[in-house]
Amino acid sequence: MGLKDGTRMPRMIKVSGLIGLVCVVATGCTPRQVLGFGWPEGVTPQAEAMRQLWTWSVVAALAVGVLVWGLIFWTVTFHRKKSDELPRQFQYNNPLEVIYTVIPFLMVVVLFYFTATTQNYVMAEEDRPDEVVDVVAFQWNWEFSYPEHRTPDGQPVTTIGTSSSTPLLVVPTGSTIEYRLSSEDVIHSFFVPKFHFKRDTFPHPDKNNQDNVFQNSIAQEGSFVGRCAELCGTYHSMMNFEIRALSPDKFDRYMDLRTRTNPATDQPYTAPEALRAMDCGKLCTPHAVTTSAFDTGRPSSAATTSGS
Ligand SMILES: [Cu+2]
Repeated sequence: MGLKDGTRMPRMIKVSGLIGLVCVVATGCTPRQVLGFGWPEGVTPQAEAMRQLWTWSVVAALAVGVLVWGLIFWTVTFHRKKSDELPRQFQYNNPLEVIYTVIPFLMVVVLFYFTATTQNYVMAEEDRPDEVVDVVAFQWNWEFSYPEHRTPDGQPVTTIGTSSSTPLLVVPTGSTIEYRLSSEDVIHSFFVPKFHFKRDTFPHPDKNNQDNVFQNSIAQEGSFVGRCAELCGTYHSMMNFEIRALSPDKFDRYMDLRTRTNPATDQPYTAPEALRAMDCGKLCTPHAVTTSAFDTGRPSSAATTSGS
């Protein structure tokens, strides 16, 4: 098309350079996201440890991939069939076989080591967590109670989800939180995507020999959606909740209110009432902001919640 031979190659290089540049700058990804290789951002140190494991596993896989691709291209480029003569044969080459047995074995050992140490870190439990939450799942909602905080009538501070309100699990940031999971009926699963963690909730976890306790800490304030991740019946998909992570001083104010009687109702402050009274802006929104309330989509819904 009228192009001189001399100009074809530079133009190809320019075009491919331009395509590469567009790919890099038009994706809208931050360097951190690029290095995350698709791993979503978490909000706990445990999630960050998992991200690091993922990033370095992908880097290791890419290094192996680049080596293998290089060897394949080197072979197909420089060792094409030149004659009918059989090339030099390498079977039963002991040094070679030892190398390609030992190297993959070492790779598995390294991957196993970092997987096991990361898992141990994620599953670690302190003897004295800062906060304990009893999580009870039921068809089809959640109940959260704080056994160490009592209302004036001596009952644990409790938040329970209903057909019209998504339960908020309010917790402090930068503190070790222990979650004790159980279920009232069938198997559910406590899943907070931003934790990168989920665990099934069993009825009678002790009798089912289930480790129903895990701990984490949350690095930043915010609202994070939680879901049931175990198909548990008709309204499984609506079994949502919200983690509301507040700074320790805000959490203390929240818990102070929850352990007192609301003069307006003569009852202990509910979660929405306490948040409304705190009036700290978006973080004190009295209803869930990451998901909507239990909605069966039926005008005359007969959906029920039980277990209160
Ligand atoms: Cu469920």
